[in-house]
Amino acid sequence: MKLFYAPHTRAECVRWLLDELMADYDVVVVDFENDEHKSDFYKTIHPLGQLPALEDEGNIIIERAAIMMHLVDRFRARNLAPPPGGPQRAGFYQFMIYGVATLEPAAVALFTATDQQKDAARARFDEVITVLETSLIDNSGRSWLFGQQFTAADCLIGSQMMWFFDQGLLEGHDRLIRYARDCADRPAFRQTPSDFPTAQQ
Ligand SMILES: N[C@@H](CCC(=O)N[C@@H](CS)C(=O)NCC(=O)O)C(=O)O
Repeated sequence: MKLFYAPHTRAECVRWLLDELMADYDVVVVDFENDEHKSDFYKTIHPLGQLPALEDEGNIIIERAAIMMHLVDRFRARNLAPPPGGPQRAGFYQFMIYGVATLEPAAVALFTATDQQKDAARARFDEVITVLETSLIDNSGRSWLFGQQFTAADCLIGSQMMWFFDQGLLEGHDRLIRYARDCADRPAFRQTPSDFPTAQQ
């Protein structure tokens, strides 16, 4: 199994999940700063030249939510998703898709808003993020999206919360700031890859 990765990109949450799963995997660092993700070589891996991508038994998977949902099934014994077929599994899919399809576009619209668009973008972001915050608050005392069970949805949404916190988007959302800190304290998150080979090697 091979993860195509660059630090501080959307590949980080997949790297984190692989470490939570204690998976045996290789990392290929793609030099994002020098546009290596747009190289002919890398476009044979990801036709859009984006990170992350995962190679698993010769198959390439793109889109991090899809990669992560695949990984929890691939390493089922590690229990990083609620059991298939049940209501919590449906909630797990819901958070994975909400994260990439609803929350992230609202955040990107806010980062990129012109002065004129700013108020509307902020209102939309707050509306969307309240769904997540309410869900964490409604279950007081619980640490993760699914109570005491840490799941891959926490790797995805937790990474987004750390990103949004760094961008100053979480002001006033205390529960989400606490959640982002709890995620950042996970030993598997703090594990930083240092000796990975680069794509040219
Ligand atoms: N929907 C994709 C988005 C991937 C993505 O946009 N990755 C960024 C890095 S954080 C990237 O590769 N950007 C370069 C580009 O879009 O050309 C996913 O979630 O995997």
